[in-house]
Amino acid sequence: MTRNRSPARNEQMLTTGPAARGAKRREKLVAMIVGVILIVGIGTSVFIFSSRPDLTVSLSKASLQIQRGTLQTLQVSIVTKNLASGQVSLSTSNLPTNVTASFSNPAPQIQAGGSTKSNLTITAGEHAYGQNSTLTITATTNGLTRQATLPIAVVGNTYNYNIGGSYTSGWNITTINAVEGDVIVLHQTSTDSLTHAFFVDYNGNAMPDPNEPLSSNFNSQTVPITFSFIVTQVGTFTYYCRYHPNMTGTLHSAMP
Ligand SMILES: [Cu+2]
Repeated sequence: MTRNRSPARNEQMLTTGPAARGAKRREKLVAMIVGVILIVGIGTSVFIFSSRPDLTVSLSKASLQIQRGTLQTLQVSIVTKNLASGQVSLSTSNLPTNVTASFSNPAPQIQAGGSTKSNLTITAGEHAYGQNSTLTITATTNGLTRQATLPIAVVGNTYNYNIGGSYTSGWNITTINAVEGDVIVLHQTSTDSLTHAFFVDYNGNAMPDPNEPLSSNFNSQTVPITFSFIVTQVGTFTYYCRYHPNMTGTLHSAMP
């Protein structure tokens, strides 16, 4: 029996001996420390995120179409998170012309982590107009401000016309009176069975352009083709048939 250590046994000593065991212990320790740092880091981030003070404002409607001379009410909900109790201050901005807004309670009291509601009444006056406004509702409390937005369009009166067109005698209605925001509904027939199409020439170039009301073609003497448009400009404009420039009429559009 020889006492010489075989090369294989020497190798075994290196991977299982006291030195190797020490290295493995150090590796385990490092892994544990890294793990603890990661867990503490993630936990702290989650805690900081979830304990950040916040305030949310939401509305009971996504958008509003309001008839001139009427009012509508919607609900504003305010929810706080991680904020002290206090008073919420509510305000509105960017209303359409001659439209007013009022809160049932413009300064509701809120409890810590609680919620509150206020009714918002929007009134469109007799002279209100504006098709593309975005109302902003602002809530402020404890130095924190949050907003909600509401697209709002003022709708005017609706007027219906049975309008006939012919190449030789033109339109049978040659004057339309409206105010900006009014809805004009045309029930169009062709009194000579030729193809016609109605358009309003806002920019005065005698051609239909984008943003100018243009009906589809119509040629029936008996089955009207309905076309409706909102009057979006104030002034006196000519309306035409796109195929027969001699067919004209006048749209008078006043300020509401
Ligand atoms: Cu025509």
